[in-house]
Amino acid sequence: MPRMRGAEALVKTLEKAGVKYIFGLPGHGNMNILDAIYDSTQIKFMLVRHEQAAAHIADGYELPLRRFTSFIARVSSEVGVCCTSVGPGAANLIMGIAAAGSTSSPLLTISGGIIAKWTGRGQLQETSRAETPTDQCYTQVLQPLVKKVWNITEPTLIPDITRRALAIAQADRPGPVAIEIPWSLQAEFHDIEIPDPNDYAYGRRVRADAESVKIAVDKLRNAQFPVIVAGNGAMISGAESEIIQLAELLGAPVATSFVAKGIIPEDHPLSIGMVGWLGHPVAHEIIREHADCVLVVRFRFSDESTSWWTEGKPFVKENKFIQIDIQQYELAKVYPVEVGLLGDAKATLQEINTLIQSQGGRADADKTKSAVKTIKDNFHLELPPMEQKPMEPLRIANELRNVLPRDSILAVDTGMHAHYFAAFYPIYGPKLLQNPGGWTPMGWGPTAIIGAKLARPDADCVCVTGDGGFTMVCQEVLTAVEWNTPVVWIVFNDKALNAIRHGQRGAYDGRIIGTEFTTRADFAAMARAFGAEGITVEKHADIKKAVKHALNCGKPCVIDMITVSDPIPPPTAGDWCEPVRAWVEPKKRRKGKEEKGKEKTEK
Ligand SMILES: Cc1ncc(C[n+]2csc(CCOP(=O)(O)OP(=O)(O)O)c2C)c(N)n1
Ligand SMILES: [Mg+2]
Repeated sequence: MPRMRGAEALVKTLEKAGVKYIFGLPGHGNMNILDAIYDSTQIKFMLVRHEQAAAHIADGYELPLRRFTSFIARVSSEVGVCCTSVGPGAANLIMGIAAAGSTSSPLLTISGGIIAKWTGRGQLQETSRAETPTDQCYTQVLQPLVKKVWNITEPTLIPDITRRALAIAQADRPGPVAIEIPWSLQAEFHDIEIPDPNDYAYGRRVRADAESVKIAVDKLRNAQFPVIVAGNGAMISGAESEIIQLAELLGAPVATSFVAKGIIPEDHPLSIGMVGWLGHPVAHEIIREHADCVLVVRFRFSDESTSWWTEGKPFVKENKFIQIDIQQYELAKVYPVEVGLLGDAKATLQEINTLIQSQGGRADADKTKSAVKTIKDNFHLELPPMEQKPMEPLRIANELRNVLPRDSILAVDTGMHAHYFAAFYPIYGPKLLQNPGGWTPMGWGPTAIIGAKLARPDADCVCVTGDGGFTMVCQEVLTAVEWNTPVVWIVFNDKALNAIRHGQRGAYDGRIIGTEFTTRADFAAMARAFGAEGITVEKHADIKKAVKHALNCGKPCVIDMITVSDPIPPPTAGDWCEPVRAWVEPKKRRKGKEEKGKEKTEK
């Protein structure tokens, strides 16, 4: 049996699993791991400026690579891997770990731990304190955030735990896993066998039971107006072609959550846009006014996707749900379902499609298709005037869609600027939108996009972000320069945390506090100081030229967009339960708001 350090056992296992990059930042707690990576010809250590960014970059890297095309899963490079030191370095990862949970990203974090035998004595960077109830503080802090966390106590277990961690990160609903390795154990020599993680890969395309599939097919074929609603899990499962095939067989329109945008190209005749708070009026009209049978595919009915579970925005009691999910407790969690299909989305849709096909499709498919066309044709988006200055986000979104290639990847961040990229920025294919999911941490988009470019160097990778979110992670522009990953950040520079400020204007009678910046940062100059390209744009008419230059300059580029302070809200169809000064039930609140004609706001 080969003799090696614990750190070498870790790196050799990751090599066998196909890992190419480890994102992170060193400290005394992971120096042995870095030293083992030094000898690897396969794995590159990718140095960032802040550990939070390492995790978000790993998210962005992993998403375009997901390709669950085979029925037998492979434990592989599809997992994003991060490595940090002990204590503060590991703690800086927490934001990224929680975000990966929300975006269902398979993420493996490896952090150093304090010297095992002196645990609890108060070592340098030991997270536990004398008076804390446990000496395992870091792993305990992670427990609610990860699918599983290990503290290694025996170096010979490293290969086994690492391969299981990679498998668990990808199983059913993917998510983060974490391993803490005391730095003393990283340096211990043992006889260690490295198994091939792929020998332990297992089939995971679970198909819903045949009886339930048959009932679902009967209901879909006999529906007056069937509609399909897809969530992120449908994308994770790689079910895009099955969804389109089913839509065409049934003549059923397809709506999505924000995260699942692009699972059907949004210019497909049966695409009706996203649902919920920032939903498209067409999707809402069809679901509210016409849909009887609604097939939801790994769609979790979150507050954002249902306007706080409000009747008519878009779902109504006339909608009878058939729900596919890989997790039993998601079935009928919020709304009653007529048929619950427990299984993988792609595999279960294949069963449904085969059965529908063998029964000759749905008789009224063409009738529904033409009804969808009429409703879509009746919707017209009114854009703010081209000559308006400072610029309006809705017009910017429209200009960007016109200039960015169909297959470019767009990452959105959190904030008011992102609202314009929900319903009114069409995405034309799966995995072309990167979205921070329901946890919405500011700074996710600008970092995730660097990972996307690393995974897809051939694609144009663009992030839209706010001045607030960008400044939380803007040091990573340096990282993109150093890695030679030429991404484009489009910063909506409105001198405000506008999503919140806008809420203060509406629901707090204009009592603005803590949401306005006194300085308008010059992000173009900042970018140039970091070795990137920087452009300032003040007129809508200059957007296309600036974006073309940014995409072709061969360097990372920041476009500083000077935007209006009080932008026209996008004409979305949903609602969000804004935190007003006194708690009012959403229903009453909405009525009051409609009477007053107030605008909606964000968290
Ligand atoms: C890390 C983090 N802190 C706070 C929030 C709450 N929050 C949501 S949107 C927002 C404002 C974002 O400002 P900016 O990035 O400038 O975008 P804008 O709304 O101005 O377009 C804030 C503070 C958050 N989502 N994430
Ligand atoms: Mg802002």
